[in-house]
Amino acid sequence: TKQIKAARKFDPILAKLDPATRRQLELLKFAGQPAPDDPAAADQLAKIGAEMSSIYGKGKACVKGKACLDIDKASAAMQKSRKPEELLGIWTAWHDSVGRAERDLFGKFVPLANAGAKGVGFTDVANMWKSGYDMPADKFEAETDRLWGQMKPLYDQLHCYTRRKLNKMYGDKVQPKTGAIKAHLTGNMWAQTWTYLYKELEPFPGQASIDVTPTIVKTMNDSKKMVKFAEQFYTSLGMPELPATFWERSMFDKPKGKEAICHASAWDVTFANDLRIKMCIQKTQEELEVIHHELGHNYYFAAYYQLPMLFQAGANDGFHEAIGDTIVLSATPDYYKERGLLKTVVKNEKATINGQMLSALERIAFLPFGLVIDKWRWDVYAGKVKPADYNKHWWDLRAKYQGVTPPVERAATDFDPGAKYHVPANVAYTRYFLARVLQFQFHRALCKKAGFTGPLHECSIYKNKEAGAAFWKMLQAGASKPWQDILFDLTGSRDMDATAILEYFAPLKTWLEEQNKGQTCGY
Ligand code: X8Z
Ligand code: ZN
Repeated sequence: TKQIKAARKFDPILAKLDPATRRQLELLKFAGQPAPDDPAAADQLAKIGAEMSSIYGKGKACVKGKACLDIDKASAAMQKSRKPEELLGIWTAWHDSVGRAERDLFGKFVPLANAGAKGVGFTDVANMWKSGYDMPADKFEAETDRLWGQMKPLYDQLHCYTRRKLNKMYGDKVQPKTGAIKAHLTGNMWAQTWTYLYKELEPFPGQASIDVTPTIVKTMNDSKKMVKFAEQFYTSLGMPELPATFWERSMFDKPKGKEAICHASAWDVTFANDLRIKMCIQKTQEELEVIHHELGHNYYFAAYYQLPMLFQAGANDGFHEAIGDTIVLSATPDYYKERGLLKTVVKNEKATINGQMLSALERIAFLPFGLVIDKWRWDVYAGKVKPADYNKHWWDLRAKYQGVTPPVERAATDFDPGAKYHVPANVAYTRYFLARVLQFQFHRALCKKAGFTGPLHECSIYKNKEAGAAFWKMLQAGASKPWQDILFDLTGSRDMDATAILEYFAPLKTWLEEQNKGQTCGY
């Protein structure tokens, strides 16, 4: 905070400075959550932040008469169970205990965090977060709405199909035919991805399986094996191996006998290629994809660690979240077969639609969720919602954008946003929404570099050195230039743009429209 303020004295002469110095001074303003001027307030902000994270990390879902579950165990139960009463029990236990415990702390956190943002020249934290994208804050907000507008028709089709299937599975009482989807039925604590509904939603049952979880369980007894597997994709592109210290200093498994924040993260602890991940790896396809995601962060760190400190960041934070996800888009059935995780690959139209459905339940279902968390926080930090309405506003937004509703009535004393990691951890979330869009733009550009001419969803850049070199070059630029310039260098476009994701999912969209014909969709 002191440095940001000290840098401010150069504002009058910014235009006279060389572009790199000017940009570093500019980037310094967004280098983290600034502390308020009053030392007591600064102390409180830090303490409350740590306290909220700790409560989340220690959180348990305790259902009467059953053993208490940490978030990983509760999630696993929600992925598997198809008993509405059991799902309701776990959902309610987690939200009631963790969410409510965060409520008062978060109420105190907001004005303190805002005071910090004000002290360095922003109106509030929302304004600070939205200003970090090389464009005015209101223009950035409008960009997110524009992107959502491009993708909403596809989401609406997926929502319509999913709601109908859930209605058939559970009946009108549990999941009505119209309106919103009940959050506890989606196979995910936050209804943010619906991947675990795949078996029930599979368009063409009886096709060759595309689920690699069983082979992971059989062949990868050690978590490190899964990480090695992911690393090999990056090295196949011509990127370096992870440093020896990565293997020594990372946390791959949940430590025995003590609490730990298991939410996956990636680090360069000393800003000098001291790469690490922190995870509690489980043996599933979803986790293998999360490992690829985290290594994407590590490879970004590795590519730019020699730049000046303030350029050691993603072109924007959405870029950082999109790197590993771009790699996962190349994990096609053919790729998994080549790597020994799938035995047979069948290629026909039915298999294509099945594969697209699995992917959409993760990537399309996520879109409005990726937007809603910060739509809510933007309103909260800007003072547009009062604490008494925090929870109501949360569910209003979730109903409006996601078409998702809580399974039981919620009260003003509940605080359901606090039950999602990034709220107590105060990590901005729009980055994940942007990443969903960007990863398909990157994928399309890299596939072109690789000389691939077929449909986008069949492309894999595995082992392709041309694509690898182009990707690495983008990573090496870090935040040294506005993201628009960096995006242009890779893709030839200066805008974030949803046409690539729509092109990728074109076959599924046509199929869903056919399935939903004559139905009353919408929420
Ligand atoms: O938090 C994450 C990563 C850590 S950077 C595992 N993600 C979001 C989430 O889990 O809510 C990845 C996708 C969205
Ligand atoms: Zn991430």
